Amino acid sequence: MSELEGRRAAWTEERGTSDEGRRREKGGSEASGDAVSRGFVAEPHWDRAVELIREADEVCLACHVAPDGDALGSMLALTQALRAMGKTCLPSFGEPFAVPGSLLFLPGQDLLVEPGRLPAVPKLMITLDAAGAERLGPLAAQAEKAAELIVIDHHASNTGFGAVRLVDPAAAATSVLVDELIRRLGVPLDRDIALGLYAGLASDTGSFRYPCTTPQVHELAARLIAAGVRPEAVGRELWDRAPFGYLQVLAGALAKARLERDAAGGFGLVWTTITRADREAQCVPYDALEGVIDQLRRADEAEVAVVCKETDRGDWYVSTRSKGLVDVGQACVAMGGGGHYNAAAFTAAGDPADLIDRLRAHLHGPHLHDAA
Ligand SMILES: [Mn+2]
Repeated sequence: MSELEGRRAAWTEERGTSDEGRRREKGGSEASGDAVSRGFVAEPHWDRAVELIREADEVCLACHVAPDGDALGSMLALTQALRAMGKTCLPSFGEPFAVPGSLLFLPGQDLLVEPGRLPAVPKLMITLDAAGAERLGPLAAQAEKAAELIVIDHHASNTGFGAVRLVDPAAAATSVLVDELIRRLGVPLDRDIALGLYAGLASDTGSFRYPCTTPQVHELAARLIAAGVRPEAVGRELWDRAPFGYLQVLAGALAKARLERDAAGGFGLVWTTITRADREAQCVPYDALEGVIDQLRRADEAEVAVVCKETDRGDWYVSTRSKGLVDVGQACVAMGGGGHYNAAAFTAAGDPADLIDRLRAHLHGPHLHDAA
């Protein structure tokens, strides 16, 4: 056993705390629901959401900007369920209004409308996978003015916006909550709806490997597969394909990665940067870089992995991952961003080395953090 593994094992034993337990602590609710997916959503919120949707003719939907598999998959699944109920749906997301290449397989994206087509004051709006209204980009204005707003989310950093809140930090994905809503609306899962939900579930559980992968997650996956989802096809689309240029960008990012064994409370930090020029040289779009951090975080010597990606605007999107001992969520919140205990991000301008310097100051080992 390496020194790092030894310290990790000792800490886990001493604390006797599971990741699930720690995530629940962070939720800060005393709710005693049975199923994990329902632990934090108060029953009147489910009832009110169902009532508002039943009464509505038109529903505006918005997921967070630069949507991932959970944001877009959840929104398209719910859109198709609402259409099956006869509702007019206006699903969208803020600029840049382009579906990432890895999500072009999702059914229902022909239903997407440009953000400018949403009414200025929606009668009913539903937001998905957005921890705060600002994550909706320009559509935050509609969310603030909507006569009725339903918020569906699972981020511990959720700001508390919206009157009807289907928000559960213990849920593995927003799609877990959308599945529950669709069940309560009485719409059967068809293959296309199931595919959106499965994309969300597979994305946010890291292909069923993260600590949020509960028995309930696998039970939902089983129902989605029974509805016609082919896991191997989804897996290939989400993770197992890329243009050759991506491999070149990945190689460059790994070649310049830095390992800092003493950082993150002595548990180790590995980080790298990808400039706009790096990817433009290979004709790789920004949204194709999501998987780089999954390669970087394999480094045994580092508890925390960080990838700084220069956006098309010239600022930096900083993705962070923890293996479980360091709360990168609070670190990213301190940097003006948000996310989960094990996966979080922030956006900032400046020199990436300076951003890492500032971030490093917020990366504490578990003892320091617990004492804080
Ligand atoms: Mn999510």
